[in-house]
Amino acid sequence: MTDVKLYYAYMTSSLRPRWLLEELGAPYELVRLSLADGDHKRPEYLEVHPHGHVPALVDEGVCVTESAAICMHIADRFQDRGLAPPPGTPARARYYEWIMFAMTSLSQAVLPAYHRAFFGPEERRAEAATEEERAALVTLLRPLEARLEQVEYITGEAFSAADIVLAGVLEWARVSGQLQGCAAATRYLEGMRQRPAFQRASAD
Ligand SMILES: N[C@@H](CCC(=O)N[C@@H](CS)C(=O)NCC(=O)O)C(=O)O
Repeated sequence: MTDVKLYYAYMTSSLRPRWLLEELGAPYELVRLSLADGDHKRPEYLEVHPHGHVPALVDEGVCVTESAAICMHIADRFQDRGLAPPPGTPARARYYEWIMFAMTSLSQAVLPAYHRAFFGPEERRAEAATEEERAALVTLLRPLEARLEQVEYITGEAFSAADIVLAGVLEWARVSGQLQGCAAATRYLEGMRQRPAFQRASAD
């Protein structure tokens, strides 16, 4: 990967591919967009991402959107670095499973309160998560809690792009006060947040 551009905005799902690129120490150009200034809806960016969302990755002329797809693509491009378990193995099955869980069921449960807390009207921001939302998340996270009591990384023994995708969503749950009562997920996320690459990617 020599000619890589990542379109990025602070505190968005574009954290995930930035974090992965930082883990790899891969060279890339970070193109910062300000959602507040509407950079993502300008015609030149709509040519990159027709929905005007971040992130988008342009890798040697090929544009990839969707943060989890970008992470899977990058991990495959750096196959020798071991951030995607080999296809057909039990670890790869877990990799698909938890990435899909993070991007579907978990995101659906976490996003409403997250958006309210950070992007909603000023007067609703303090509300963060309701008791019902928190309780629903505790139930949804039970299998994840059980898994994280057994393993350090979500696919098993090694850190992978699935940890980045999953921790990215758990981080939104944490900052919007939704991870209370989920001890194993909280401990796991703290471990992820301590990683130097996470800290570099999430700083600004
Ligand atoms: N599922 C997509 C979500 C993309 C997305 O909705 N990004 C948000 C930021 S997290 C965005 O660009 N919002 C701007 C808008 O909706 O106008 C992904 O993971 O990449």
